[in-house]
Amino acid sequence: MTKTILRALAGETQDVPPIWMMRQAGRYLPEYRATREKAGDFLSLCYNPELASEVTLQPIRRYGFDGAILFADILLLPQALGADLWFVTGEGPRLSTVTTEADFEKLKPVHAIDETLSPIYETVKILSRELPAETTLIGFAGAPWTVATYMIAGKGTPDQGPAHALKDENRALFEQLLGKITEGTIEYLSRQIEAGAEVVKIFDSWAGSLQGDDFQRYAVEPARIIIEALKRRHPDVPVIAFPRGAAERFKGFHAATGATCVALDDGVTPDWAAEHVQVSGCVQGNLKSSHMVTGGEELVAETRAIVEAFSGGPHIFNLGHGITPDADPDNVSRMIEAIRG
Ligand code: 1CP
Repeated sequence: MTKTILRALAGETQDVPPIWMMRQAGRYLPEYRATREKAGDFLSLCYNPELASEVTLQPIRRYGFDGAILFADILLLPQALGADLWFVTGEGPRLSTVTTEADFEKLKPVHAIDETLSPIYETVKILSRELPAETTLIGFAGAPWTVATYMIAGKGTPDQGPAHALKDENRALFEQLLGKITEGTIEYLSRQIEAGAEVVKIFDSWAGSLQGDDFQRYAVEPARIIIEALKRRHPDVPVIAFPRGAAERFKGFHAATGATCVALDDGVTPDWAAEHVQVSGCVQGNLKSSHMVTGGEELVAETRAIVEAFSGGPHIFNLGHGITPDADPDNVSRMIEAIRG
């Protein structure tokens, strides 16, 4: 097997870890901004297979990352389920909300998602043809809780307040919504795999705000259900789970969900995670993305410290969260050089 990401996911310890970055195709790159301009708005770029595959390939050409992540967004699934979705420049996503039984009833059946999402599968097909032989193609979706927080609030929220409120006030409706997103996610990721995705990642960006039993019920359990269903259909496709903000609950996440790899944010130290998480399987992470803005000696030292801490087991190098638009593209090269030498 020549693909280093697949080797790490198969449990292999490598002298030099494979590398990719969350949000590696994005506004910090001038070539992304140019293609985005050509496409018009962000959603038009997501639904244009030629341009979406082009922006997926840009960071591979520039940096030679070991992995390419499909260019799309976690909010395309709610849109395919019938939510209105638009992006307000400088502010972020807006969606029509689901807070009542009547809103929920208006959503489309899960099997209807392909009508909206087929251009995304086309992007995956183009990429599986055009990527270099050594580059792993990563598909993705949002985790049900994280997707639900946007569907309930109609936008991003600092504390996921509206989703917590619905959970407390109408748990039956909240769980129905999570169940529907879970089913939709299984279908969406299966289609991506059938189109050529070699690995899939589940982004639970807001898992950290689930407290007590809620973490088990709404972060662990939906991930376990999705992974079990995918493994039944596609037993050889590895799954990366990213329960951002899980803190000490990263421990045991492999076993509880069946994830092949657990992606770590920068809220845990590499030494702690090597001892408590990597013992159970492959880990991904976890350089602070602010180093991509500040650079310097600290970027190099932190990068090397992470590689060293995880050198005893399977590891995929990544940031702890997405690279930000104010990052310096040269700092990405410095990070890669610190890893590959
Ligand atoms: O202006 C632009 O060009 C849009 C910025 C942008 C980009 C580049 C958005 C809007 N989404 C994306 C692409 C994207 N989103 C990818 C593509 C592949 C890559 O990583 O290179 C991926 C994997 C995502 C995933 C995503 N979207 C997440 C999960 C990961 C995370 O960052 O926590 C979330 C929460 C979203 C929602 C979303 N989409 C876009 C924004 C600005 C947001 C966050 C909104 C908010 O909470 O306020």
